Amino acid sequence: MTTDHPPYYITTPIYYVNDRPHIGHCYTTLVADVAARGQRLLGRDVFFLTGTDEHAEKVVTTAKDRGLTPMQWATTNAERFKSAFAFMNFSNDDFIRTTEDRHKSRASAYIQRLVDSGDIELGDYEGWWDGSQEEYLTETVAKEHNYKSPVTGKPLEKRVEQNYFFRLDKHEAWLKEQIQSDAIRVLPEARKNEILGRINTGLQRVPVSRRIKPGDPDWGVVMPNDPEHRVYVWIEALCNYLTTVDTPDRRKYWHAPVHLMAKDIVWFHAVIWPAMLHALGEKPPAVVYAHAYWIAEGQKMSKSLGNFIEIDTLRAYADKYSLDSVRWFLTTQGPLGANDADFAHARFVDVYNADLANSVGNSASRVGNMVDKYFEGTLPRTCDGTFGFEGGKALQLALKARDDAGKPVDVPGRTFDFPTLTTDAVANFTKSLDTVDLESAMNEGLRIVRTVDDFITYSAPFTLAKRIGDLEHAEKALATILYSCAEALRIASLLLSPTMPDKMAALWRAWNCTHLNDPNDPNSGFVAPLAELAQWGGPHGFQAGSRVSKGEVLFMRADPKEPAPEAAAV
Ligand code: ME8
Repeated sequence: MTTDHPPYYITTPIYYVNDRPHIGHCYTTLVADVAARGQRLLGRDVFFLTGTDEHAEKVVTTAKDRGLTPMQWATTNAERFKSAFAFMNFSNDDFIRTTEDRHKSRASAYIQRLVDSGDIELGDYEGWWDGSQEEYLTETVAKEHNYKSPVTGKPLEKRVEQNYFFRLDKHEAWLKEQIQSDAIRVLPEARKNEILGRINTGLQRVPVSRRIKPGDPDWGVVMPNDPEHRVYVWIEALCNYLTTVDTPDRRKYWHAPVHLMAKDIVWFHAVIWPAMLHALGEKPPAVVYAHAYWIAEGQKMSKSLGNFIEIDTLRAYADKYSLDSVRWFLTTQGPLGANDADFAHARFVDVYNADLANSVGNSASRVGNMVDKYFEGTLPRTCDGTFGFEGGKALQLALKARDDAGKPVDVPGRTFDFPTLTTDAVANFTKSLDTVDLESAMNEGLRIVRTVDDFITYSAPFTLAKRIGDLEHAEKALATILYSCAEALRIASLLLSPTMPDKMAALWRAWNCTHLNDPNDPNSGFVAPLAELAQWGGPHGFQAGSRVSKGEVLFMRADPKEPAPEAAAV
């Protein structure tokens, strides 16, 4: 199922294969996954790309130390990323490895085009080479860091060489205008200001090649016009976003690309890459989203501290609390904004209990249990959302039953208008997805769930149930209330599904909503766009006679006193 919305293309950085996958890599890819699933739910034709960046010099040296060829070592690690991402249930449409021919040949063709257009030219370069990061630093930056790598602290190396340069300077005015006007939307806002500030200090041409030395391994992409030079790995790596979709059937995705990354590499994505695209006559990205960092239990993660949250730790959390709860925690508590976020066990348990065990899970089980108990698992009637709410007969009856039982409830007089609530939630969800504001998007689903909880507390259907037989219309009123709860939760479950696809699928099985989602459709899976699926009592909604069973407990309450799950020793 697709709609006439333009196709949606979202990418993650391609990760260095010298590292094992950790929370940071999983996080950015999760953000892309949730955004991609969200856009598919809206009915868009989505292409979601992730992959590995394999031509770094480090790969060659590490492989040598291990007695492997660079390709063997790259493959071992690319497989680790693939299996970590499969474990995280990511729905990427492709996984690009920069060592693949399809990437190398097209990247090389783009470089040739840039040489032909005069955007890449030969010149002398003298600079400080940060071998640990595979990049040149300017004199200012090098001096500022005492001629040591700002990232690893390793000494910088002075290099003078004939290099090819990309004329970034030619694109300065264009870039400034694009970013200022949000034609290229750099998010969050703090990053946009930083980038504009840096552009305002003036752009210089950037080196894009290295001279090949005798004995250098054949690793990377050679300058197409000059076999004595190799294309600098960053420049070649950036090309992956285009090389992967530069085929007749995928070209349509290069429409308004969304690039995700952390703030460390925003300059490459918000400045260098758009300028390269401009020079190539290709559309620039529509969104460059640079989130902040995860830290671990209050501390920056680093190799020296050995405190990286590795994929195995995430697996241990998933074993204990479910994968979807890990996805929920990372999505809603992650560093999407300008501030870093802390992965701490105590926080995880708090969020798990508050959002999932006590809200989503509890609400679904209360409603499922009541429908099972009072109506043998069948919703007897529908509710148009006006009958049954404040001033409506059902609610009046419910309140009467509650008061008769002498159990005043501590919820002030409220209006419950679920059709309006759910329509607004769908609209806000859709808007939030546009700016990759996933925390807000997910909170729309949670807002519906919490309102259902309030409504149950307020209308006390369990008390009304006791009056069936002695209070006129009590049964009808109860049916109306439960229908409203079930229908509202069904709509909430759609909004929560990009983050928690397995758990929501379990709920849909229990509530016989599997018709919403066709698992055989490789792109969307949904039978209609969200706007239709979420119509209150619409063709995809609950009807009189719909079967709703109790189902499994979605999220068991967690005990905060239990120790943090730990990865099994390797
Ligand atoms: O930079 N918190 O690859 P890389 C959140 N190959 N995200 C984090 C993180 C943290 N603590 N640590 C890493 C490269 N990340 C290049 C990219 S793209 C053409 C080439 C994530 O393996 C985040 O997405 O160092 C960051 O941008 C990326 O990993 C860096 O991955």
